[in-house]
Amino acid sequence: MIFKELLIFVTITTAVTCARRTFRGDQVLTLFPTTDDHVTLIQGFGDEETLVDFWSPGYASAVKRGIEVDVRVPSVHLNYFKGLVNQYGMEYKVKISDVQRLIDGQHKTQAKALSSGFSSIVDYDYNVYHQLEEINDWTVGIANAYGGIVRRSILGQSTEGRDIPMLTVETDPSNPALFLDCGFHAREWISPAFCQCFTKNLLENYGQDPYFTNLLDQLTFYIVPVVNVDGYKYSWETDRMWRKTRSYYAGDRCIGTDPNRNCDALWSGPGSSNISCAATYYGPYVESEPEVKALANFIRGNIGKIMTYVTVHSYGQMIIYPYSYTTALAEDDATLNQYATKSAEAIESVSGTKYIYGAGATLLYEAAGGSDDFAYDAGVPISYTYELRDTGKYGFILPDNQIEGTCVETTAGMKVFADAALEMRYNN
Ligand code: 0X9
Ligand code: ZN
Repeated sequence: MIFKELLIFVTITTAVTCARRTFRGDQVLTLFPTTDDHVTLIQGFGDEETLVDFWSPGYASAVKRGIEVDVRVPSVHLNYFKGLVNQYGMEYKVKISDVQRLIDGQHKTQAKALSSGFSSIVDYDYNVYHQLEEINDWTVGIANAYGGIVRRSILGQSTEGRDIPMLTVETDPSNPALFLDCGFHAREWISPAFCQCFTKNLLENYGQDPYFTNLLDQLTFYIVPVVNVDGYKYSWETDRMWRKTRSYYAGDRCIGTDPNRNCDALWSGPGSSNISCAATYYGPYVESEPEVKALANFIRGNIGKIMTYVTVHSYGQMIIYPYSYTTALAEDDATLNQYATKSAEAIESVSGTKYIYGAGATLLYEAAGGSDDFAYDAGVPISYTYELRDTGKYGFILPDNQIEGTCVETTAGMKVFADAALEMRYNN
């Protein structure tokens, strides 16, 4: 009864807040559900972020016995929440004791990066998180600096009318390609940071390092640093914890569709929600999100050329391959597993960072409408989702001093997928 009233209260208060959201005193707790009652309790919190925000796994119904569950609990509900958890005899530990303090720490280095700006592309600081406008300027700067092999184009426009820039790194138009995208989910800031620094690694090494020179001579890269441009901007300016797009559909209660539930891959199936307020809302119809539509159209238009698709998320240190919309194995399960194994090994050999890997529905959870499954079913033979660092110590608020390490190890992992693209070319 009290629980129900609290939910109503929270729903109303969250609906009327609008200025920059703060997370003062919010904690991220790791819960250890060991009984069915524990699972029922956690799942009862629902997917609407009324009482808790699911960080890992990404939504309530994916919670099972024996897994660790990371949730952000707003400060106002902490006592109530912990009391409930204690009452059920469930173990928990505090992972982040004040979410806002972590965010503030990040803003200090960001302010420094912004005030210094960058006058030339050689000054660009890859070791801080950048705002959307800076990333846009960076795409222009990169295309100018490496005009011979880089082309900047616009993949499409977002709901709010922003351009979605894409970089094509190509030495020969007849080459096969690897498509890499970042920034599907707004709050996963390490993702766009990785796409930028990976691009830099490719370009700076071309003509210098024999591996990259040989690679770029044979393989085209399509790189989209931020797919969900509206959401990313919103996560900087208004709500650091924003995940979804910024679209609104008449009759819905909330703004935002999960772009990784909106793709044509058993759309509206398991692990996705028809409730607009849910973190995993699949949207009013398949590819309703212009960002998703633009990406899907590009992939469909380049089947036969794109040999590998990689989409970069955080967090969890995982390499996920199809399928997530079903527990059935993909036809190329053995091949997908083999490259994932090699990619994880490459990452670990560079930095010791451990990645786990597997088909999405078994490794993580069932979740329909994802871009990895879409690309695979559309005819891209190799398709992966990276969940970058970490495993929850900082979660989505990964400090910027980890960007470089993440970039170095993930670049090593990406080499395996690039090699895979070339091997596919010979097989197809
Ligand atoms: O749930 C997701 O969309 C991804 N995890 S995240 O925490 N970054 O939100 C995992 C995506 C795995 N692939 C599919 N579900 N298709
Ligand atoms: Zn994500």
